[in-house]
Amino acid sequence: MQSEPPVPALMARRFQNVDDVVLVEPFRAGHINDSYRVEAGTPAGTRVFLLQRINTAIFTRPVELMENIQRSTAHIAARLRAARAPDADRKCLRVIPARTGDPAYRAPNGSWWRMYAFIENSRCRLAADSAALVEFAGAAFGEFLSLLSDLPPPRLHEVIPGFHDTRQRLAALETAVSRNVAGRAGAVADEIRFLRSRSRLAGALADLRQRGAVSERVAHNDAKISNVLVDAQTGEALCVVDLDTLMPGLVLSDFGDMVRSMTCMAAEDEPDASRVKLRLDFFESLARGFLRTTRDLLSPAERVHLVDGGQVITYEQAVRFLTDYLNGDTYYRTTRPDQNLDRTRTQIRLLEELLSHEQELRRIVECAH
Ligand code: GN1
Ligand code: MG
Repeated sequence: MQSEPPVPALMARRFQNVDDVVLVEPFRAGHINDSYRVEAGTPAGTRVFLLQRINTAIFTRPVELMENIQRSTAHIAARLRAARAPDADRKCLRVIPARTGDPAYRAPNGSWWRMYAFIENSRCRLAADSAALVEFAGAAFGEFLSLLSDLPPPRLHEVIPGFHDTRQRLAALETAVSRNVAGRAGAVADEIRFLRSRSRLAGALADLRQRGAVSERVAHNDAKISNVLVDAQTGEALCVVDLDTLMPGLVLSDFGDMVRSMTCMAAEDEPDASRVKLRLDFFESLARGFLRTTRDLLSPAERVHLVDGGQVITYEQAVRFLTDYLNGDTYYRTTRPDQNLDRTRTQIRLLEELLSHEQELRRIVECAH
């Protein structure tokens, strides 16, 4: 394997207390930013960090992004301390400031870097593999939202405006279909037809919001299974990570991402979509875990519409993956051909399952406590 250029090691030294860098290795995390695990000497001894180069093609306002993260993590850490939560250091990301004192570092070539303390002895799962994991993860996201529910003003920055505007996402798909830059539209006619036939879903959450049935809160906006670290020994959820899309949003979108990523065992990019099977037992565990930690948070209307969140976000994600496939894979990182098509198909298959089992899912939420 080709070795990494030394740039990340140089960047790590731009952060407070990093004296010398012992080891830098690429770290697999997410589809967007580049991540590295760094071991470095500090005045307190060798420490491990997660260094990330922020993808500024997508996150065009890194200063605002980091201000959101800085304020939110400080708030969560203070609340955990006040509650004397055990193991509090491993339950919230901690931003390491740059030597300048800023929460991120802008390199002379214009690239943006940030660093977190690495959460040791933790793992992330790319797919749900047990009802117990799903319950832990649902509870962890619920607790995360609860801890942020009293974040003092000002309102967080909208890091990516219209991020969960599903109608706008569908419009972007239509543009991609008509431009057809990668020449793939003919081959995905079935997928396009399916998503058009379900276009009602694109307005569902926006309508609820417009009617005043649900309102804005601080939301994670990428509440998928791989964004919860679990303890390597106990398998219990430890820490919610990937705070890049933390901004005003809907709790229904977050629960929707949990449904999307935790109610079937197949990976998001499983090439055989027939392996995508809705696990009602996983959904029940998810609802139980999430409702346990959001009892005081959710309004009756939010609770009633949790199942809608699952449908809409799964739909939106299918639309986004297919758009990227049609655009020639320019947004999501891919490691093999047709990965975005496989991703599209798993989401479509799961959506079909969520729609055909809608009544059972609603009953599970009604009965969960
Ligand atoms: C992207 O980079 P990552 O894996 O955290 C995306 C999410 C999608 C997700 C699908 C900024 O997140 O919206 O739901 O992929 N993030 C952005 O796995 O677009
Ligand atoms: Mg993300």
